Amino acid sequence: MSKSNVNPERELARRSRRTFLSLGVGAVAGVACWTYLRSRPHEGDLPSPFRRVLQWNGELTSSLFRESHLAPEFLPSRIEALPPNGDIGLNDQTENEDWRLLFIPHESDEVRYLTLPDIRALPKRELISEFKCIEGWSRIVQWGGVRFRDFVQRYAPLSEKAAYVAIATPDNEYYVALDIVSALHAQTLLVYEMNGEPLNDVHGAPLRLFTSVKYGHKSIKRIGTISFSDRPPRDYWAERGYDYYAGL
Ligand SMILES: Nc1nc2c(c(=O)[nH]1)N[C@H]1C(S)=C(S)[C@@H](COP(=O)(O)O)O[C@H]1N2
Ligand SMILES: [Mo]
Repeated sequence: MSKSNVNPERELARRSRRTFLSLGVGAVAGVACWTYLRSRPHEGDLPSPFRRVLQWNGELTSSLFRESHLAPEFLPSRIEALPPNGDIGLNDQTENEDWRLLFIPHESDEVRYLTLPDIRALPKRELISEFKCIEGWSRIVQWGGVRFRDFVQRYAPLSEKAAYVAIATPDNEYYVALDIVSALHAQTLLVYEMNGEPLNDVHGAPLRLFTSVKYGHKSIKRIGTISFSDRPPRDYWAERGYDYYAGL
């Protein structure tokens, strides 16, 4: 038997030992890499390398980050009528043409009054998504509007650093709190169209919220004010015993 002839069993054992070792090294490198990534300066709510991956990829499938978790979207054939539910804060007398959005940013950016054309000037996004009321019913609805994150980026990018968003009706009768991650989620929209029509009064004209990551009561109709803060703002239904976060 020549010397070069290796014993197959021994060879196998040596290889799996090497594989085991390199896996171990890989795991250590993985943890180090993770620690490094986590420690990078934050852009908005995420360390910058993650932010860049998200910008580049858009739909990272990892469930580690809520932000990348997208709710299912549906074909137009699935669209249903949405029964109006809840009319708190819809009774102010302002005509839609006179409507202004009071926008109070987080830091240094100026307080502004925005018009519907200011909002329509942003890229339009359409979304067919399931709307779920915590009372136990749901409907598939088409929304047309702009991403909340595009709105913030255009009108007050510093606000992305706030921890919370507070949104209220013009008369302040209805008000919701959103954590910033949910507000900046890709499926959180400022809506001016519903099921292909301009939003009507009972559904919150001229501008309402829709978010796929919360139950329906967070999707406030007839927005009057949007503001940002680092402390948890008031929330109408949380004050009446519902879960503050109300996530799906
Ligand atoms: N201003 C305002 N927004 C509101 C409500 C409300 O009473 N007032 N009700 C909420 C609840 S509980 C639900 S389920 C949805 C219903 O939206 P819809 O009326 O368009 O179906 O609106 C939400 N937004
Ligand atoms: Mo609801």
